[in-house]
Amino acid sequence: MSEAAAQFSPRVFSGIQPSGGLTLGNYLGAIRRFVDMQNDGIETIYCMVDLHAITVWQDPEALRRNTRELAAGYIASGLDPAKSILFNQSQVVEHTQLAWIFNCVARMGWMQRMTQWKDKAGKNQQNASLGLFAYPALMAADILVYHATHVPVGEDQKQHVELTRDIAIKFNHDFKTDFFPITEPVIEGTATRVMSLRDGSKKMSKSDPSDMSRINMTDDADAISSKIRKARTDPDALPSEVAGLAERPEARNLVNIYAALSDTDLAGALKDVGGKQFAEFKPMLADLAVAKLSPISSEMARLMQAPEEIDRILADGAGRARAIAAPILKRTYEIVGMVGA
Ligand code: AQP
Repeated sequence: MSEAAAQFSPRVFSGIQPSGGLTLGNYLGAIRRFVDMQNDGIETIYCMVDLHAITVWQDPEALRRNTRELAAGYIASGLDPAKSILFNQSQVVEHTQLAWIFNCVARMGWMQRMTQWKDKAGKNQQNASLGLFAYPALMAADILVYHATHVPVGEDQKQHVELTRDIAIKFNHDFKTDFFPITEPVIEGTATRVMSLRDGSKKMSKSDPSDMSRINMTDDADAISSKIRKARTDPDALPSEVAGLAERPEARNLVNIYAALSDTDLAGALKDVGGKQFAEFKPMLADLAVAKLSPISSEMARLMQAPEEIDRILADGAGRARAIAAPILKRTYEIVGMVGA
Protein backbone atom coordinates (compact mmCIF):
# COMPACT_ATOMS: atom_id res chain seq x y z
CA MET A 1 0.00 0.00 0.00
CA SER A 2 1.31 3.51 -0.80
CA GLU A 3 2.09 6.04 1.93
CA ALA A 4 -0.94 8.17 1.04
CA ALA A 5 -3.33 5.22 1.09
CA ALA A 6 -1.94 4.14 4.44
CA GLN A 7 -3.83 6.98 6.25
CA PHE A 8 -7.14 5.39 5.30
CA SER A 9 -8.47 2.03 6.46
CA PRO A 10 -8.42 -0.48 3.64
CA ARG A 11 -11.67 -0.47 1.71
CA VAL A 12 -12.27 -2.07 -1.66
CA PHE A 13 -14.65 -0.73 -4.32
CA SER A 14 -15.27 -1.95 -7.85
CA GLY A 15 -18.07 -2.19 -10.36
CA ILE A 16 -19.18 -3.72 -13.64
CA GLN A 17 -21.50 -2.21 -16.24
CA PRO A 18 -24.80 -4.00 -16.92
CA SER A 19 -24.27 -3.14 -20.58
CA GLY A 20 -24.79 -6.74 -21.72
CA GLY A 21 -24.36 -10.20 -20.28
CA LEU A 22 -21.35 -10.99 -18.08
CA THR A 23 -18.40 -12.42 -19.99
CA LEU A 24 -15.60 -14.77 -19.07
CA GLY A 25 -13.34 -11.68 -19.28
CA ASN A 26 -15.34 -9.90 -16.57
CA TYR A 27 -15.29 -13.07 -14.46
CA LEU A 28 -11.56 -13.85 -14.73
CA GLY A 29 -10.34 -10.24 -14.86
CA ALA A 30 -12.56 -8.79 -12.16
CA ILE A 31 -15.11 -10.90 -10.28
CA ARG A 32 -12.69 -13.60 -9.12
CA ARG A 33 -10.54 -10.87 -7.58
CA PHE A 34 -13.66 -9.34 -5.98
CA VAL A 35 -14.36 -12.67 -4.28
CA ASP A 36 -10.73 -13.12 -3.13
CA MET A 37 -10.71 -9.67 -1.58
CA GLN A 38 -14.05 -10.25 0.14
CA ASN A 39 -12.68 -13.48 1.58
CA ASP A 40 -9.50 -11.73 2.75
CA GLY A 41 -11.71 -9.99 5.30
CA ILE A 42 -11.33 -6.45 3.86
CA GLU A 43 -14.43 -4.23 3.68
CA THR A 44 -15.72 -4.70 0.12
CA ILE A 45 -18.26 -2.68 -1.87
CA TYR A 46 -19.31 -3.91 -5.32
CA CYS A 47 -21.62 -2.09 -7.66
CA MET A 48 -23.59 -2.62 -10.83
CA VAL A 49 -22.70 0.64 -12.58
CA ASP A 50 -25.97 1.24 -14.43
CA LEU A 51 -25.27 4.98 -14.82
CA HIS A 52 -22.08 4.12 -16.67
CA ALA A 53 -23.93 1.66 -18.89
CA ILE A 54 -26.26 4.39 -20.23
CA THR A 55 -23.34 6.42 -21.59
CA VAL A 56 -24.13 4.38 -24.69
CA TRP A 57 -27.71 3.47 -25.63
CA GLN A 58 -29.33 0.75 -23.52
CA ASP A 59 -32.79 -0.63 -24.07
CA PRO A 60 -34.57 -0.02 -20.71
CA GLU A 61 -35.95 -3.57 -20.42
CA ALA A 62 -32.54 -5.06 -21.26
CA LEU A 63 -30.86 -2.76 -18.74
CA ARG A 64 -33.20 -3.97 -15.98
CA ARG A 65 -32.60 -7.60 -16.90
CA ASN A 66 -28.83 -7.16 -17.24
CA THR A 67 -28.60 -5.38 -13.88
CA ARG A 68 -30.39 -8.24 -12.09
CA GLU A 69 -28.40 -10.82 -14.04
CA LEU A 70 -25.14 -9.10 -13.09
CA ALA A 71 -26.21 -9.17 -9.44
CA ALA A 72 -27.01 -12.87 -9.85
CA GLY A 73 -23.55 -13.36 -11.44
CA TYR A 74 -21.85 -11.64 -8.50
CA ILE A 75 -23.66 -13.82 -5.98
CA ALA A 76 -23.33 -17.05 -7.97
CA SER A 77 -19.56 -16.42 -8.27
CA GLY A 78 -19.20 -16.21 -4.50
CA LEU A 79 -19.98 -12.65 -3.44
CA ASP A 80 -21.97 -12.84 -0.23
CA PRO A 81 -24.39 -9.95 0.41
CA ALA A 82 -23.80 -10.44 4.14
CA LYS A 83 -20.06 -9.81 3.67
CA SER A 84 -19.93 -7.40 0.70
CA ILE A 85 -22.15 -4.41 0.01
CA LEU A 86 -23.87 -5.08 -3.35
CA PHE A 87 -26.03 -2.42 -5.01
CA ASN A 88 -26.74 -0.59 -8.25
CA GLN A 89 -25.13 2.79 -8.74
CA SER A 90 -28.26 4.79 -9.60
CA GLN A 91 -29.68 4.06 -6.15
CA VAL A 92 -26.94 5.92 -4.30
CA VAL A 93 -27.32 9.51 -5.46
CA GLU A 94 -24.08 10.59 -3.81
CA HIS A 95 -22.17 9.08 -6.78
CA THR A 96 -23.58 11.62 -9.23
CA GLN A 97 -23.38 14.48 -6.75
CA LEU A 98 -19.67 13.89 -6.17
CA ALA A 99 -19.20 13.32 -9.92
CA TRP A 100 -20.35 16.90 -10.55
CA ILE A 101 -17.68 18.24 -8.20
CA PHE A 102 -15.12 16.07 -9.99
CA ASN A 103 -16.33 17.31 -13.39
CA CYS A 104 -15.19 20.70 -12.14
CA VAL A 105 -11.83 19.36 -10.93
CA ALA A 106 -10.89 17.18 -13.93
CA ARG A 107 -9.48 18.88 -17.04
CA MET A 108 -10.77 18.41 -20.59
CA GLY A 109 -7.29 17.37 -21.70
CA TRP A 110 -7.22 14.52 -19.17
CA MET A 111 -10.50 13.14 -20.51
CA GLN A 112 -9.43 13.52 -24.14
CA ARG A 113 -6.44 11.26 -23.49
CA MET A 114 -8.55 8.32 -22.24
CA THR A 115 -8.18 5.37 -24.60
CA GLN A 116 -11.65 4.03 -23.72
CA TRP A 117 -13.17 7.38 -24.80
CA LYS A 118 -11.23 7.26 -28.05
CA ASP A 119 -12.16 3.60 -28.69
CA LYS A 120 -15.84 3.93 -27.83
CA ALA A 121 -16.47 7.34 -29.42
CA GLY A 122 -14.56 6.24 -32.51
CA LYS A 123 -14.30 8.65 -35.42
CA ASN A 124 -17.59 10.36 -34.64
CA GLN A 125 -16.75 12.02 -31.32
CA GLN A 126 -19.19 14.88 -31.97
CA ASN A 127 -22.04 12.41 -31.83
CA ALA A 128 -20.92 10.59 -28.65
CA SER A 129 -22.79 11.38 -25.43
CA LEU A 130 -21.39 13.92 -23.00
CA GLY A 131 -21.75 11.16 -20.39
CA LEU A 132 -19.29 8.95 -22.29
CA PHE A 133 -16.74 11.76 -22.24
CA ALA A 134 -17.27 12.41 -18.51
CA TYR A 135 -17.33 8.66 -17.66
CA PRO A 136 -13.97 8.70 -15.80
CA ALA A 137 -15.09 11.51 -13.45
CA LEU A 138 -18.13 9.46 -12.45
CA MET A 139 -15.86 6.46 -11.97
CA ALA A 140 -13.61 8.56 -9.72
CA ALA A 141 -16.69 9.55 -7.71
CA ASP A 142 -17.79 5.89 -7.45
CA ILE A 143 -14.47 5.07 -5.82
CA LEU A 144 -13.79 8.18 -3.77
CA VAL A 145 -17.30 8.59 -2.35
CA TYR A 146 -16.34 5.57 -0.21
CA HIS A 147 -12.73 6.66 0.37
CA ALA A 148 -11.87 3.33 -1.26
CA THR A 149 -8.17 2.54 -1.07
CA HIS A 150 -8.08 -0.41 -3.49
CA VAL A 151 -9.87 -1.08 -6.78
CA PRO A 152 -9.63 -4.55 -8.38
CA VAL A 153 -9.95 -4.16 -12.17
CA GLY A 154 -8.82 -5.70 -15.43
CA GLU A 155 -5.92 -4.17 -17.36
CA ASP A 156 -8.25 -2.03 -19.55
CA GLN A 157 -9.43 0.02 -16.57
CA LYS A 158 -5.94 0.93 -15.29
CA GLN A 159 -5.96 4.31 -17.01
CA HIS A 160 -9.27 5.27 -15.39
CA VAL A 161 -7.99 4.38 -11.92
CA GLU A 162 -4.90 6.50 -12.63
CA LEU A 163 -7.21 9.38 -13.54
CA THR A 164 -9.05 8.83 -10.24
CA ARG A 165 -5.71 9.31 -8.51
CA ASP A 166 -5.07 12.52 -10.50
CA ILE A 167 -8.50 13.88 -9.51
CA ALA A 168 -7.89 13.08 -5.82
CA ILE A 169 -4.45 14.71 -5.97
CA LYS A 170 -5.78 17.85 -7.67
CA PHE A 171 -8.75 18.13 -5.31
CA ASN A 172 -6.49 17.73 -2.26
CA HIS A 173 -4.05 20.27 -3.70
CA ASP A 174 -6.67 22.86 -4.76
CA PHE A 175 -8.46 22.75 -1.40
CA LYS A 176 -5.29 22.29 0.70
CA THR A 177 -6.55 19.10 2.27
CA ASP A 178 -5.75 15.40 2.39
CA PHE A 179 -9.40 14.41 2.36
CA PHE A 180 -9.32 11.91 -0.53
CA PRO A 181 -7.11 8.79 -0.59
CA ILE A 182 -4.80 8.08 -3.51
CA THR A 183 -6.40 4.81 -4.56
CA GLU A 184 -4.38 1.81 -5.75
CA PRO A 185 -5.51 -0.28 -8.72
CA VAL A 186 -5.26 -4.01 -8.04
CA ILE A 187 -4.52 -5.72 -11.35
CA GLU A 188 -3.54 -9.27 -10.51
CA GLY A 189 -3.95 -12.82 -11.71
CA THR A 190 -3.27 -14.62 -14.97
CA ALA A 191 -6.23 -13.22 -16.87
CA THR A 192 -6.16 -9.45 -16.46
CA ARG A 193 -6.80 -9.15 -20.21
CA VAL A 194 -8.85 -11.93 -21.81
CA MET A 195 -8.99 -11.49 -25.57
CA SER A 196 -11.75 -12.03 -28.12
CA LEU A 197 -12.11 -15.60 -29.41
CA ARG A 198 -12.29 -14.19 -32.96
CA ASP A 199 -9.38 -11.73 -32.81
CA GLY A 200 -6.46 -12.09 -30.42
CA SER A 201 -5.69 -8.36 -30.63
CA LYS A 202 -9.11 -7.25 -29.28
CA LYS A 203 -10.31 -7.66 -25.72
CA MET A 204 -13.26 -9.93 -25.02
CA SER A 205 -16.17 -7.57 -24.48
CA LYS A 206 -19.89 -7.80 -23.67
CA SER A 207 -20.77 -5.28 -26.32
CA ASP A 208 -18.81 -6.90 -29.20
CA PRO A 209 -21.39 -7.39 -31.98
CA SER A 210 -20.22 -11.00 -32.45
CA ASP A 211 -21.50 -13.39 -29.77
CA MET A 212 -18.88 -15.90 -31.01
CA SER A 213 -16.15 -13.52 -29.77
CA ARG A 214 -16.96 -14.16 -26.13
CA ILE A 215 -18.03 -16.75 -23.59
CA ASN A 216 -21.03 -15.46 -21.68
CA MET A 217 -21.46 -16.57 -18.10
CA THR A 218 -24.96 -17.73 -19.06
CA ASP A 219 -23.79 -19.89 -22.00
CA ASP A 220 -24.67 -23.58 -21.70
CA ALA A 221 -22.18 -26.41 -22.20
CA ASP A 222 -22.95 -26.73 -25.92
CA ALA A 223 -22.47 -23.02 -26.56
CA ILE A 224 -19.18 -22.94 -24.63
CA SER A 225 -17.82 -25.99 -26.48
CA SER A 226 -18.90 -24.69 -29.86
CA LYS A 227 -17.36 -21.24 -29.29
CA ILE A 228 -14.06 -22.76 -28.16
CA ARG A 229 -14.06 -25.24 -31.06
CA LYS A 230 -14.59 -22.38 -33.53
CA ALA A 231 -12.16 -19.98 -31.80
CA ARG A 232 -9.59 -18.58 -34.20
CA THR A 233 -6.17 -20.25 -33.93
CA ASP A 234 -3.11 -20.94 -36.05
CA PRO A 235 -1.99 -24.25 -37.60
CA ASP A 236 0.94 -25.01 -35.26
CA ALA A 237 1.04 -27.20 -32.17
CA LEU A 238 1.28 -25.45 -28.79
CA PRO A 239 4.83 -24.67 -27.65
CA SER A 240 6.34 -26.03 -24.45
CA GLU A 241 7.78 -22.67 -23.40
CA VAL A 242 5.98 -19.34 -22.82
CA ALA A 243 8.36 -17.61 -25.25
CA GLY A 244 6.87 -19.72 -28.04
CA LEU A 245 3.53 -17.89 -27.62
CA ALA A 246 5.06 -14.45 -28.26
CA GLU A 247 3.83 -13.98 -31.84
CA ARG A 248 0.71 -16.12 -31.44
CA PRO A 249 -1.99 -13.95 -29.78
CA GLU A 250 -4.89 -16.38 -30.30
CA ALA A 251 -2.94 -19.37 -29.00
CA ARG A 252 -1.68 -17.33 -26.07
CA ASN A 253 -5.22 -16.24 -25.22
CA LEU A 254 -6.60 -19.78 -25.14
CA VAL A 255 -3.68 -21.07 -23.04
CA ASN A 256 -4.14 -18.07 -20.77
CA ILE A 257 -7.82 -18.91 -20.27
CA TYR A 258 -6.84 -22.53 -19.58
CA ALA A 259 -4.26 -21.33 -17.05
CA ALA A 260 -6.67 -19.00 -15.27
CA LEU A 261 -9.39 -21.64 -15.06
CA SER A 262 -6.90 -24.14 -13.65
CA ASP A 263 -5.46 -21.62 -11.15
CA THR A 264 -1.99 -21.69 -12.63
CA ASP A 265 0.07 -19.43 -14.89
CA LEU A 266 1.06 -19.75 -18.56
CA ALA A 267 4.18 -21.81 -17.77
CA GLY A 268 2.15 -24.14 -15.54
CA ALA A 269 -0.51 -24.57 -18.22
CA LEU A 270 2.09 -25.35 -20.89
CA LYS A 271 3.40 -28.19 -18.70
CA ASP A 272 -0.04 -29.81 -19.28
CA VAL A 273 -0.77 -28.81 -22.84
CA GLY A 274 2.57 -27.94 -24.50
CA GLY A 275 3.12 -29.93 -27.72
CA LYS A 276 -0.59 -30.60 -28.28
CA GLN A 277 -2.42 -29.74 -31.49
CA PHE A 278 -5.48 -27.49 -31.20
CA ALA A 279 -7.67 -30.46 -32.17
CA GLU A 280 -6.65 -32.06 -28.86
CA PHE A 281 -6.29 -28.90 -26.74
CA LYS A 282 -9.61 -27.24 -27.59
CA PRO A 283 -11.79 -30.09 -26.21
CA MET A 284 -9.65 -30.08 -23.02
CA LEU A 285 -10.22 -26.36 -22.66
CA ALA A 286 -13.94 -26.71 -23.39
CA ASP A 287 -14.33 -29.44 -20.73
CA LEU A 288 -12.48 -27.34 -18.19
CA ALA A 289 -14.53 -24.22 -18.98
CA VAL A 290 -17.81 -26.15 -18.74
CA ALA A 291 -16.76 -27.75 -15.43
CA LYS A 292 -15.83 -24.36 -13.92
CA LEU A 293 -18.60 -22.21 -15.38
CA SER A 294 -21.66 -24.52 -15.31
CA PRO A 295 -22.17 -24.35 -11.53
CA ILE A 296 -22.11 -20.53 -11.78
CA SER A 297 -24.52 -20.34 -14.71
CA SER A 298 -26.96 -22.78 -13.04
CA GLU A 299 -26.89 -20.75 -9.85
CA MET A 300 -27.43 -17.54 -11.86
CA ALA A 301 -30.46 -19.12 -13.54
CA ARG A 302 -31.83 -20.18 -10.15
CA LEU A 303 -31.37 -16.69 -8.68
CA MET A 304 -33.02 -15.10 -11.73
CA GLN A 305 -36.19 -17.06 -10.88
CA ALA A 306 -36.61 -14.74 -7.88
CA PRO A 307 -35.95 -11.20 -9.15
CA GLU A 308 -37.70 -9.72 -6.09
CA GLU A 309 -35.04 -11.32 -3.86
CA ILE A 310 -32.29 -9.76 -6.04
CA ASP A 311 -34.03 -6.38 -5.78
CA ARG A 312 -34.22 -6.77 -1.99
CA ILE A 313 -30.47 -7.50 -1.79
CA LEU A 314 -29.68 -4.45 -3.97
CA ALA A 315 -31.96 -2.17 -1.94
CA ASP A 316 -30.36 -3.33 1.30
CA GLY A 317 -26.89 -2.79 -0.21
CA ALA A 318 -27.83 0.70 -1.41
CA GLY A 319 -28.89 1.65 2.13
CA ARG A 320 -25.58 0.43 3.57
CA ALA A 321 -23.62 2.17 0.80
CA ARG A 322 -25.39 5.50 1.41
CA ALA A 323 -24.55 5.32 5.10
CA ILE A 324 -20.86 5.48 4.09
CA ALA A 325 -21.19 7.84 1.13
CA ALA A 326 -23.45 10.54 2.60
CA PRO A 327 -21.03 11.86 5.27
CA ILE A 328 -18.14 11.82 2.77
CA LEU A 329 -20.19 13.86 0.28
CA LYS A 330 -21.33 16.25 3.03
CA ARG A 331 -17.73 16.89 4.08
CA THR A 332 -16.74 17.38 0.42
CA TYR A 333 -19.46 20.04 0.04
CA GLU A 334 -18.18 21.78 3.18
CA ILE A 335 -14.60 21.74 1.87
CA VAL A 336 -15.75 23.16 -1.48
CA GLY A 337 -17.76 25.93 0.23
CA MET A 338 -21.39 24.92 -0.26
CA VAL A 339 -23.60 26.78 2.27
CA GLY A 340 -26.04 24.47 4.11
CA ALA A 341 -23.95 21.31 3.66
N1 AQP B 1 -11.59 -9.03 -21.56
C1 AQP B 1 -11.36 -8.73 -20.30
N2 AQP B 1 -10.33 -9.28 -19.63
C2 AQP B 1 -10.09 -8.99 -18.33
N3 AQP B 1 -10.86 -8.13 -17.62
C3 AQP B 1 -11.90 -7.55 -18.25
N4 AQP B 1 -12.83 -6.68 -17.84
C4 AQP B 1 -13.68 -6.41 -18.86
N5 AQP B 1 -13.32 -7.09 -19.95
C5 AQP B 1 -12.20 -7.82 -19.61
C6 AQP B 1 -12.91 -6.13 -16.51
O1 AQP B 1 -14.24 -6.30 -16.03
C7 AQP B 1 -14.57 -5.19 -15.21
C8 AQP B 1 -15.88 -4.62 -15.63
O2 AQP B 1 -15.78 -3.99 -16.87
P1 AQP B 1 -16.93 -3.00 -17.31
O3 AQP B 1 -18.16 -3.74 -17.56
O4 AQP B 1 -17.09 -1.92 -16.33
O5 AQP B 1 -16.40 -2.34 -18.58
P2 AQP B 1 -15.47 -2.84 -19.70
O6 AQP B 1 -14.09 -2.97 -19.20
O7 AQP B 1 -15.68 -1.89 -20.84
O8 AQP B 1 -16.05 -4.29 -20.01
P3 AQP B 1 -16.71 -4.81 -21.32
O9 AQP B 1 -17.11 -6.22 -21.10
O10 AQP B 1 -15.80 -4.56 -22.47
O11 AQP B 1 -18.01 -3.92 -21.43
P4 AQP B 1 -18.49 -3.04 -22.65
O12 AQP B 1 -18.49 -3.95 -23.83
O13 AQP B 1 -19.87 -2.57 -22.28
O14 AQP B 1 -17.52 -1.91 -22.78
C9 AQP B 1 -13.42 -4.20 -15.28
O15 AQP B 1 -12.61 -4.36 -14.14
C10 AQP B 1 -12.68 -4.62 -16.52
O16 AQP B 1 -11.31 -4.30 -16.45
